[in-house]
Amino acid sequence: MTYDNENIFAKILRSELPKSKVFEDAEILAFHDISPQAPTHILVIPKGEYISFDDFTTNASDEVVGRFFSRVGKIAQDIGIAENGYRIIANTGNDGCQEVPHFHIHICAGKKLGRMLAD
Ligand code: DGP
Repeated sequence: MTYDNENIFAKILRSELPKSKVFEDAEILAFHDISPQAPTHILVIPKGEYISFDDFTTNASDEVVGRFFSRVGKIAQDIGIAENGYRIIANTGNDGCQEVPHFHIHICAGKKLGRMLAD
């Protein structure tokens, strides 16, 4: 599977689609999910072209992967959700119900999130 440059998050990274930005640096972008499933629902994406969590952890360096997850944790602290808690999700591939083929982490918070898996 090759990376699709026309996926929604690639367009957001190129500023061809709008976003509500939470955080950005040289390597990552965090923005609000367009269809929030919790009072706080943020997406964090690497700027590199990785299709999925599997692609990212296979093909990005350990340093890039490590920095990415450090920043996910830092974002959670900075927006004030770490104390009450939150959930991170990486839907991956077909059975994981991944819709957008650019690796992303969901950060969901702001209420008791209930069971881990629905259905
Ligand atoms: P997933 O199923 O894990 O691939 O989640 C994709 C998420 O992306 C889903 O929660 C909705 C969100 N999303 C889709 N299109 C857009 C968009 O144009 N802007 C933003 N901010 N989020 C989007």
